Amino acid sequence: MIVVSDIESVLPSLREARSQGLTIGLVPTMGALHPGHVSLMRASREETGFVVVSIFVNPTQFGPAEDFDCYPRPLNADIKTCEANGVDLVFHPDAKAMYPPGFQTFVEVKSLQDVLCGASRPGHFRGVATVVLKLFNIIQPDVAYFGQKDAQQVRIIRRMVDDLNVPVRVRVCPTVREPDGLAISSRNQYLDEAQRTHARALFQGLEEVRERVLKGERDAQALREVLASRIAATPGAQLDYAAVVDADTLKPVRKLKGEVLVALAVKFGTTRLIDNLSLTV
Ligand code: PAJ
Repeated sequence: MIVVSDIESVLPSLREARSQGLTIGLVPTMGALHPGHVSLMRASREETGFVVVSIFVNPTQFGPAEDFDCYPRPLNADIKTCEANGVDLVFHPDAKAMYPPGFQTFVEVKSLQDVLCGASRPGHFRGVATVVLKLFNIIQPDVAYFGQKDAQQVRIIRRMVDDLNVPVRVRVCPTVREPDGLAISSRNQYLDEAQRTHARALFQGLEEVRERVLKGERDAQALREVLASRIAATPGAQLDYAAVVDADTLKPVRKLKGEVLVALAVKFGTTRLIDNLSLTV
């Protein structure tokens, strides 16, 4: 496995892989790798000939009061995880290389970036879209792998790829969960024991929504209330949003029809957790 941090040093390995006729897969991450990330590496290992994992805690997607400084950066453990899962190249640039002095260009995916998580994290998706397009341009993957856990991020990246004719195929992999249903996230390690126990409320709320829909409920407001009351009854939990939106436009729906996304964000202290359920009605 090759480990590189400067942009120029990635090129020879990628050129060599391409000259051997291998397709290139990219798994963009911010490190602190966990089984959710590993599922993306494995999907890429199965489907592409040369697997690249990028590890970069991207400053432009963090708000001024967010956890950029304390975001976990266990680089050595991450490199071992990559090696153990058949990754061919780890790319971990530093912020100066990605955003040199004079950097001025940002990608905005209008309207999709402003709703759901974007409403409480202004600028977040502008930072995500910008860094993902930069990674696509540096690595030039055939396929890039993302997790359904960050459903809005997926929607925004797909929109960007379509709008800007980016020649990358986007693959989305299912959310990997803890045994009690909590979606695995690098931020779960911020939770104390009680918060960790109560954090299963997000998944439980979504499961209740799924059951109600199976029994015929089609009213979005009723389903939002299922989530809101579940979170209201959870000690230490504060609802940021509970939403039932069209999977394509991310706009709220009144009645469930076609592909819908049920999504919520909940704060436990300063830790913000998200989860979602995608449904076809
Ligand atoms: P990060 O949070 O490290 O996540 C990297 C990828 O892993 C994302 O596509 C995310 O959706 C996926 N992922 C995280 N937890 C998952 C889980 N439990 N199950 C399945 N997939 C999971 O998302 C980012 O980094 C950044 O925004 C990034 C795209 C790298 C741009 O900086």
